[in-house]
Amino acid sequence: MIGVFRPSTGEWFLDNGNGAWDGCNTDSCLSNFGDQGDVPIVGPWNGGLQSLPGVFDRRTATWYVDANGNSALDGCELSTCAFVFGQAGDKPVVGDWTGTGQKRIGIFRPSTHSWYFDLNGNETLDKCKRTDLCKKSFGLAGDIPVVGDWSGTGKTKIGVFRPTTGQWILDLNGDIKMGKRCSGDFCVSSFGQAGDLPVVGDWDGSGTDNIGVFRPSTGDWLLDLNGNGVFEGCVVDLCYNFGQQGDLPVVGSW
Ligand SMILES: [Ca+2]
Ligand SMILES: [Ca+2]
Ligand SMILES: [Ca+2]
Ligand SMILES: [Ca+2]
Repeated sequence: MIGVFRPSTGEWFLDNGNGAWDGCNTDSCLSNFGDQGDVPIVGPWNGGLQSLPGVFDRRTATWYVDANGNSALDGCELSTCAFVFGQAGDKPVVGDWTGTGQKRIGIFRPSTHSWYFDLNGNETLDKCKRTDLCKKSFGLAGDIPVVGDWSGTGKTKIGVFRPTTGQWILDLNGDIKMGKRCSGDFCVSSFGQAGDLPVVGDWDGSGTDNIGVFRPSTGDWLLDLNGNGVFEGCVVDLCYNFGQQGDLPVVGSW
């Protein structure tokens, strides 16, 4: 399901599944969760199945998450619901890196094209070789990281969206490397346009994640329902309108 975070007000609007805004009685609304400049990031922060809100402060690489699942950022001190993972300028991701059913955090560092994954779930970056996982050279400096289960194996894989070209490179074979001429991986030459923000979700409930974009200028969502990496219009693929200019998209199961 989709939703948006409104950085100007710290509000969240989460859709009930019909892809349309129906007001806070039907859809859900949260307030005072995040500030201007924060990146919204959802995850099962209380260990359940439900996606809960969180924000990543880009200046300090601090994550603030709804650890007790009450949709409020309350009593948040370091080690309870706030933690530092990454450094300034990093971009946050959440996924099941090991395929064991546990979603963990990670970051993409655009300056070095590196990825860091918290494999053991302690929200701390431990030794790359023994405990956590660090990988270099997937993506370019201007890329936006995306993660999803591109092949339906249960394990989350990485990818990048290149805003300047609308290009996507998805690590389909899960080796955290870009295949030569995209061999073994899935590359999309263009899905979305300049200004669009990438979104990933299992739009058709098949168990495999597909790509899509949120267009902040219009609140339009263009989702690749059939998973071929081509936008074929709203009849073949899926279109929603939810959110407004300046909103940031989130996808999860609310
Ligand atoms: Ca709705
Ligand atoms: Ca760790
Ligand atoms: Ca690969
Ligand atoms: Ca399509």
